Amino acid sequence: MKNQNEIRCMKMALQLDILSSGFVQEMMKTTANLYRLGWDERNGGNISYLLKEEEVAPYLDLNAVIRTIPVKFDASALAGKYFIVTGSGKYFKNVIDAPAVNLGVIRVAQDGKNVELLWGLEGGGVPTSELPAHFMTHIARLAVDPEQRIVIHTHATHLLAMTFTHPLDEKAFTRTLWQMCTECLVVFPEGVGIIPWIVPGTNEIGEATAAKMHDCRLVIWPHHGIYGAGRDMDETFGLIETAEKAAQVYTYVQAQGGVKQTITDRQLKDLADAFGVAPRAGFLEV
Ligand code: 2HA
Ligand code: ZN
Repeated sequence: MKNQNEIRCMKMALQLDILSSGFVQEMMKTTANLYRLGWDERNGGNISYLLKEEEVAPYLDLNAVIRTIPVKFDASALAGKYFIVTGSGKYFKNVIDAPAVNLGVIRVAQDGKNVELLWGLEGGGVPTSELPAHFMTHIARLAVDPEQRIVIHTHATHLLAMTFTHPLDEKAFTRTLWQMCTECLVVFPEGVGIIPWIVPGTNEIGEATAAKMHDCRLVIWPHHGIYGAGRDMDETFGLIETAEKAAQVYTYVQAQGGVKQTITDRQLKDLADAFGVAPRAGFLEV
């Protein structure tokens, strides 16, 4: 008969190194990319990635809860679900060198009032301060698409700048982005959502973001940044990257003296038909 300690040691010996897992590697690479792009200064930005139990199980003892961390909203709709998240106050710049300090694997407790830390956030860290907006977004997106797993918040520079100079009307803002790069309409035919300015980290900003996330995968936080949601890291990063590129082009166009000609609504409609996407109803005048 082996005692509990021996059994635990045997289990640990069988466990794979979580640092080699696809999900930790993706978090390390994505945070490094976002930092390199200059969008996540200091502790700016946060990522949450919904994991399947069978993805986590080879790397962790799912019964070994390191700490229980309270959340200040009702997360019971996500009870039992696993996420890897960036830590509150942590710098994207540092994730690549110290993933176990800056990232954490958590499971939402059955009561929805706590999360259980299973790995990472070493040294007493807690999940991102934007957990309400992330979790509420996951709930909203899962209702639309059960395969959706990623939420990224970042301070994409040109999109952020545009919120000072462009009308904050969803139709007008979306149309400008669609017009700046031909691929935009194909990548986000549903357009972008825009919420009012709200204090970050609050349940209120989470609720406003999630309400928009029922209809679109990109939500702009004026004078702050952007939220993007998608099925995997490439899709979600690509979505934000595409909108940000359009905002960068807009910035150059404005600096060059403004628009002299653009893609017409008729051309945008032809594009949508060619790629089999449905532009948000009422956003094109054709
Ligand atoms: O985590 O970006 O919105 C820092 C932020 C807050
Ligand atoms: Zn932010």
